[in-house]
Amino acid sequence: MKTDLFTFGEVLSVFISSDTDSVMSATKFERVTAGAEVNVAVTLSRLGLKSQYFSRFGNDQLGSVMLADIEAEGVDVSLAKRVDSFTAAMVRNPGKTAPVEISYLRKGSAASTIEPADILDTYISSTRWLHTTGITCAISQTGEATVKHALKKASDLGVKTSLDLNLRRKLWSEADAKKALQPLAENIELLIGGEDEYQVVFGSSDVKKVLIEANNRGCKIAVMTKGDQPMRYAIGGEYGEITPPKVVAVDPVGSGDAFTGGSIAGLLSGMGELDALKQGSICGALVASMFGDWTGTPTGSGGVIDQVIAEKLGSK
Ligand code: KDG
Repeated sequence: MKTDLFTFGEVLSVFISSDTDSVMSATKFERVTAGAEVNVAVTLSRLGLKSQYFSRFGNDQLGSVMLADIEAEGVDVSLAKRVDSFTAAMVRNPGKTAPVEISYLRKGSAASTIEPADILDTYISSTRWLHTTGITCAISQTGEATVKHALKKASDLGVKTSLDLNLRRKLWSEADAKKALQPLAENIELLIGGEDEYQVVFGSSDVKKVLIEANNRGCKIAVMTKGDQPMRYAIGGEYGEITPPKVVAVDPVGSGDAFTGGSIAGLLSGMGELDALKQGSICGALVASMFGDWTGTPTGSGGVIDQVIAEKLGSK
């Protein structure tokens, strides 16, 4: 089967406190399935493309329900492995009145045992795009080796790639992140990160300079996102900014992944780079306007967002 996107990583059951805005005082929690890479896979699927997601899941109830959730979104999870460990979780508050605070239950999880041999060459040769993130590098050394292996294989096979730096300071130090991610942030079609993430990996807070440097390192489209603020990009040495559509943001978690997914889908549909990034910014804004990592993800076909949704946001 030819896929539009292949991605892998760790997916989490996210328990969001629902009766108070603090995990400490809450007695009720809502569970949703989320994870940086799977969020991107779901975005492409909602936009009418074929995405395939790989992970190792535990032989437990959370593993089963999360696989079902992802499958229900039309993402192919047939390659997933079930292993003798637990499936990871995250606990957080909704962030309505207090800043979002998260706790992970993931060290030693099923997904952290992921290894290069899990990613067969055929998974990459049969896709149009490989997406990876820094989170998989942070969860374990074998996770980092797997990302490295997959990106190298994609480069050998001429498959386009994206890397979201996605620094998770609760998982590793900035020094370790820089050591692992700097060599990976090369020859990538679409490199994404926040201002602080580029600063850690590229060692400078000069926005224009780091984005152009990313281009010089072979990252064709380098994007620096900043929530609802204008995103900065450099494409082939040309710097520019895009202002995302205005929405009432209730939950920004997952909006960066929707941006990434919307941009990749646009590029795969044949859009020009700027139109693809604009589509990404619509997807990101819509996800920020609802609770959950993919609740607000828009629908579309052939990788293009439904016209009426884009028009509602005044973006077309
Ligand atoms: O990008 C959103 C993700 O950060 C969230 O869903 C959880 O993948 C996650 C992580 O590892 O923090």
